[in-house]
Amino acid sequence: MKEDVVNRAYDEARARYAEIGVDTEKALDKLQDIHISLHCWQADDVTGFENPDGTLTGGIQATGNYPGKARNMEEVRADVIEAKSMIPGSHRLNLHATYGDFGGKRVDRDQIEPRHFEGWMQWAKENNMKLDFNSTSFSHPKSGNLSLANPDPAIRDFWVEHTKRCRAISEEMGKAQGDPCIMNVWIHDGSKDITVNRLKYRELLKDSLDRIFERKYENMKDCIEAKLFGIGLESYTVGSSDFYIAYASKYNKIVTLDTGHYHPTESISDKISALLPFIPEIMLHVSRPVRWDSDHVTIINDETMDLCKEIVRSDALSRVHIGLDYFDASINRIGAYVIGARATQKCLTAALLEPTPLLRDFEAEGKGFERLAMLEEGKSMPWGAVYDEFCLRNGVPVGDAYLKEVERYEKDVTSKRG
Ligand code: RNT
Ligand code: ZN
Repeated sequence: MKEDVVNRAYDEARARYAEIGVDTEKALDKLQDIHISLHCWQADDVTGFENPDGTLTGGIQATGNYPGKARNMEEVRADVIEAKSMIPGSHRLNLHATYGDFGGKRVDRDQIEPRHFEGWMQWAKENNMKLDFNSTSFSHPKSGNLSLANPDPAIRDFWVEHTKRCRAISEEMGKAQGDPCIMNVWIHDGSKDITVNRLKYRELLKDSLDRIFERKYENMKDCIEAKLFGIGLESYTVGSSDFYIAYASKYNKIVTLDTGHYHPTESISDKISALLPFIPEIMLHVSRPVRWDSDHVTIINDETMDLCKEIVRSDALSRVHIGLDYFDASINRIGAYVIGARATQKCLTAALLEPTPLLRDFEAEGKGFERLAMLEEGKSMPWGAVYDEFCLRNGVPVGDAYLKEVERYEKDVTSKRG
């Protein structure tokens, strides 16, 4: 898009928003301050560098075999840098424990150390990205159906040790970047068929978490992620939503809300205001479930819009961390990053441009028609022009201009991967 076309559309939009009392410049400033945590695992279908030939277990699946997936650390890094060049603003990178720099050696999960991630810390600094982290309890011979909730003390201890080490690594990352590293614990633990030991496994998980979180750190933050069910683990999930919300509110932990991890009719946006009075912060895994936790690429839809609006209406941008979590192997993987990140930002843009004070006045005055009418009008207000201006100011492709760049990178780089 030509620069002057973008500028003209923006000026029009600015005037339109001013009429309803919204300052687009303020919205742009706020948007600039939102750093999305990009999930490293979109680049390589959650494979990691520990065992590139291993299969993905733990009830999650990356479906599709689009050519060009990243095969090693260099390729993941190159792909993330490429994706980031098309996403306006500065963003974070969310690493999984299996993405360490193991130098070709077999380093088991209970042996990982900060030194395996020093290269990442250096790389992140050079590329103006901050790191977040995740323990990895899936795709491992000891994963089975139960990890932190395993009644076998040897297996449970192994995963407790792994998760403790992940916290120590996160602490080093946080220290190195002068900003807390947010570490997520998600485990797949569950049962394919009916279990008569629901309480037992949950008590074991609680005890494991207590042991894991015993040590206090200054430069990292813990978050815990629930799930409805995994593939092959359909009848019972140890770490359910109730379980983690209870745990987090009792022990002051961050709750991770993955938008794919709830009953299809549940609204995730409504959980923001339900949780904020009780827990310090929220981490989001913005995804798009299609019929199940299918991890399709995030798009602009009612769910993503509502989620962003609820964060903004709750004035909680500093308490809600936004990360992405999907792994689509059926389309260009770099394009998938760009679409999902930009869609999330577009929804945030629309949310930041909402005339909330006006809407709240209507509500206080009992003017239901007026409130609904303005909400409807907001849907077709020119927030797209404001986002285009944001892209322009950040020096990234505006509108569909990124298609050509994604295609160029595919031609020059990813299509040449074996
Ligand atoms: C799985 C969870 C979890 C994973 C990543 C890879 O259902 O959403 O967050 O997607 O840790
Ligand atoms: Zn998730």
